[in-house]
Amino acid sequence: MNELQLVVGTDSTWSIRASLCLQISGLHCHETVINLSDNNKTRLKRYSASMLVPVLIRGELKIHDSLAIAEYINELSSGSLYPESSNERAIARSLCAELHSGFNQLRSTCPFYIDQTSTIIITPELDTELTRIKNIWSSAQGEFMFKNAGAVDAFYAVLAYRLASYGINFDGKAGLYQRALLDWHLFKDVMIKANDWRST
Ligand SMILES: N[C@@H](CCC(=O)N[C@@H](CS)C(=O)NCC(=O)O)C(=O)O
Repeated sequence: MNELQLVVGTDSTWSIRASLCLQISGLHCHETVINLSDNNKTRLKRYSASMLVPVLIRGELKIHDSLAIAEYINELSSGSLYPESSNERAIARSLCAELHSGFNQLRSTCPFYIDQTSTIIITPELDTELTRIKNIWSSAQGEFMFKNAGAVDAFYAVLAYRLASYGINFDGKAGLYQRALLDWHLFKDVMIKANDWRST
């Protein structure tokens, strides 16, 4: 198998998700870090035609976009990122897609900080999104959304962290899932790595 290279960016939530998917799959991969705060985008352009990270490279193949990367990793690792049952797989994919294309209020009003906490005024629009997230998380089967850790957990762990950094810690079943994601050793490892990306 050609070696896998994941191109990631500093403070990039989508890069963290892709990196976490790779950790879950157990596939070996080396990472190339792009400093996204650098105004000179020459290096980014070399790796990414879309000028966005993450990008997964395998030989001549370059896959951009975290969702497509998750699907490719899943194929390479005999389905390690999604549940065995086809109904559950469909739900898992819906949840990843919902996160990938939605929650615009959260995205615009709660920027991601890897190393600091902040406060936020909860507008009705933001509250609607938070209620939806709480409902999703309440449906977790246990410490992970489905039986085993997978793409859904990788995608939502970053959100759990982001919300916690704004002092948003859910109670009840949603809170248990949020806490479990924050305590998940693979997520912690990837966050340590993502912090290190900033000094490369
Ligand atoms: N839909 C894309 C979004 C990727 C994206 O927006 N990446 C940001 C960082 S999180 C980026 O590369 N920005 C380029 C820049 O800041 O120059 C994905 O899921 O991979």
